[in-house]
Amino acid sequence: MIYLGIALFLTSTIASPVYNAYNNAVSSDDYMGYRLPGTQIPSNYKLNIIVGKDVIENKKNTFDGMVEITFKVKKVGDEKLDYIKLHTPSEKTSKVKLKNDKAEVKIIAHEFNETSSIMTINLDSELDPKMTYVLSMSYTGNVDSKSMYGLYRSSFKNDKNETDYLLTTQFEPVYARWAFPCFDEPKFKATFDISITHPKGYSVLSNTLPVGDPKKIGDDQLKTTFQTTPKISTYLIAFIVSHFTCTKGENIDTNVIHQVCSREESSANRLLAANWGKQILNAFEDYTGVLYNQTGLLKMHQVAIPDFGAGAMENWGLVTYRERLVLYDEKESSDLDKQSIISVIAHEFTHQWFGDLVTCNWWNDIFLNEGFAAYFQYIILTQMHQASPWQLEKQMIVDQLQPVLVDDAASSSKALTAIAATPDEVNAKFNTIAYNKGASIIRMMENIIGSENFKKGVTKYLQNKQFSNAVPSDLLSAMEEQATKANLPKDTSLTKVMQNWLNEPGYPVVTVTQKSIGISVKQNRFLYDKINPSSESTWMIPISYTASSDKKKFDTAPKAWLTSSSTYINNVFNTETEWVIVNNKQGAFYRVQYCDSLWRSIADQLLHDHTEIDVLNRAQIIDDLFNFARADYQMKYSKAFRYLNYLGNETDYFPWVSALHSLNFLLTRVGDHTTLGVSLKLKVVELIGTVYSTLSFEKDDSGWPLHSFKRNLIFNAACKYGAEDCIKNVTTLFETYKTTGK
Ligand SMILES: *[C@@H]1O[C@H](CO)[C@@H](O)[C@H](O)[C@H]1NC(C)=O
Ligand SMILES: *[C@@H]1O[C@H](CO)[C@@H](O)[C@H](O)[C@H]1NC(C)=O
Ligand SMILES: *[C@@H]1O[C@H](CO)[C@@H](O)[C@H](O)[C@H]1NC(C)=O
Ligand SMILES: *[C@@H]1O[C@H](CO)[C@@H](O)[C@H](O)[C@H]1NC(C)=O
Ligand SMILES: CC(=O)N[C@H]1CO[C@H](CO)[C@@H](O)[C@@H]1O
Ligand SMILES: [Zn+2]
Repeated sequence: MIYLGIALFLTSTIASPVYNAYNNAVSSDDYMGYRLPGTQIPSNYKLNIIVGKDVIENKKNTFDGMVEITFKVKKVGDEKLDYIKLHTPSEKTSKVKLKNDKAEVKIIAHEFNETSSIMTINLDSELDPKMTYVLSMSYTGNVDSKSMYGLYRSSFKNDKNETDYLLTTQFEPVYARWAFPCFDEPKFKATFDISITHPKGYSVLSNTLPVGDPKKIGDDQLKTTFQTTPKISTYLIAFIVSHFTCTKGENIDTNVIHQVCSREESSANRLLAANWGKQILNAFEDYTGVLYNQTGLLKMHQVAIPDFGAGAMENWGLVTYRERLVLYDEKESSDLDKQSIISVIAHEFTHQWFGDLVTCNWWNDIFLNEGFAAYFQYIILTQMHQASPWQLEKQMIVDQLQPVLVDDAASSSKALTAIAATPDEVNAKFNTIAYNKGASIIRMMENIIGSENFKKGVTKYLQNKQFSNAVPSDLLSAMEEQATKANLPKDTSLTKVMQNWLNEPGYPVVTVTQKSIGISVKQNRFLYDKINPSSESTWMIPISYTASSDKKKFDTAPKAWLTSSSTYINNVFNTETEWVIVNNKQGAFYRVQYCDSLWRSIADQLLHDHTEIDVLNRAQIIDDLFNFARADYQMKYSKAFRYLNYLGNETDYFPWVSALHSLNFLLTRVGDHTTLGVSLKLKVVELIGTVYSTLSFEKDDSGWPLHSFKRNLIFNAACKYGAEDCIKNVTTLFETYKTTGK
């Protein structure tokens, strides 16, 4: 899933969202109150949902459904298994029946708990682990028009200016239970046979292709039946009843149909998604060696939904999007829109493997889905020639990694694998930690073991866990098999290396001090407030570095390890060496603080010729210096600005994203019209002058997307900080626009 505020916008235009940490830990009893016991294991659902015209067209808010769930029983301890617990939409159920292989099992009573949405069905006798059971019931569910979760109604104005309606679904994370009775936890994977009864004139899409033609039910209803799904988690089921039309793209594998669907009026805007969709899915197949069609899924639909709460959702074979995240208008859309669309498609298509084929066992470990999706939404595109102008592997650093270094430096931040039990806590797990930190930690793992090994590990993990569920140790052991001793600290496994990065909140700052011809490095947790250094973890930190005299520069493989609070690394300097930079290309998840003399030599190099230092390390240095000043961590703003005087010569995009991220924060803190604010603005206008002068308000025909991102970023900033030339030009442009509309 993509939720808005995350991963969609360059951080230059939108501040990163506030991470709402939930601080009330739940006791294990409460935890179980929201969890199913795991004693019933579903294997198949037969689901029929009936929606009349009145339901679709906003005249009635309830619908009827029928479900038959086949399940087996697993005994846990000595507990008496004379009940079934599952999620249901409401207490409105009827004809509840239970059969085993031989006979009907008598039901004594059933009760529904509104808070947990769990229905308990009490039985006359105990369930037998040797039998297969079928639980059937009819039920009534609600069509939600407000929350955009569960089965909900959306509407739009068609080209005749009439309101047209559709029904669609959003089940992740805990809303499948609003649409049908089910064991609504990601680990209960089962096959689904879905049929939808709907009015004539509407068509219906679901995860699989329909079987044959719809069947007539009475005079004006049709029943569309779909092929059996692969084993799938409930939250990935989807269906859409609408007047939408579709544009057919090229087949994905030889036998996999690919279509982009939306309301008819936007049919001209589907081509980008159709073309790139196929290429991205194929790139993923190449990368992972796991074909999309080996799941038995023979189609992929991408659908634009007029009202959509999340940004996009990876339902298996039926990906749904907000309209502006999938529809592309050649004339109106910007380069940024184009990149958002392609990245979001890459994100959702990554989920077809990471999330749909292999699913996190429980929401605690949602980073196994979202971290990978947030990483590959950049990285899979770098495998594609046609996406290379975007330099997405670099964008990832300033868009994902650096912003979450800010969020994760709050003492309230939670570990990647922190527990979530209640629906609110589960929803709160979809935060920058799961997405951005997840992606950054996965990237760090790739840098530790090397890209080729990482790719093999990805394939291994997917093969080991396909149609099943995973916990972090499954990922680590697949990667572990690929790692070599040379990649890791002495006598230490990859699993051990990754522990604290996954299971502890926050991250370290590494302080580097020159000691004769070596450097001493030490670690501390980096926090903005020093109130709570209670969890003072030690991380196993891969140290890559570049000395100015090195031949091979800015390679992300670790050259040394910091596995305790401090260590000494010898032979870093020779007589030629002027500076050293640690954490090449910001390949690992930490900040680097230097002693004064090292800072001065870096600052000298930046002033003299900044291109000697990798562009991502320039972005890192800027981000680190400003954040040390913000945290008052052995750094004052005055000194940080002194070290960053070179910005007056910086014309690359990425360092300016980092710089403006911090400068905008600072301006908000000191205030626009204060004395400090006024001098800050003067200083920024001075620093930005050179890069500004390389750009023009004239129409940009470079065809190079990063160039247009840079214009956006720099013109925005120049005007915000009060550069006269910028304000004059923009005012003129706006006057012209008001009179001519151009
Ligand atoms: C319903 O479930 C909640 C959450 O587990 C629990 O706190 C509450 O006591 C339950 N209510 C009843 C009536 O059992
Ligand atoms: C569309 O209908 C609304 C009322 O439903 C009306 O206010 C509006 O003017 C109409 N627009 C056009 C372009 O006809
Ligand atoms: C999947 O697609 C490949 C390549 O297009 C094809 O060779 C193969 O037969 C297909 N497999 C299945 C199971 O449909
Ligand atoms: C810009 O670079 C030149 C050397 O190329 C240097 O002389 C000058 O001082 C630098 N200016 C700033 C503002 O860094
Ligand atoms: C950055 C930019 O395009 N500035 C222009 C603003 O307008 C003046 C006067 O037309 C131009 O000379 C600048 O180049
Ligand atoms: Zn996602």
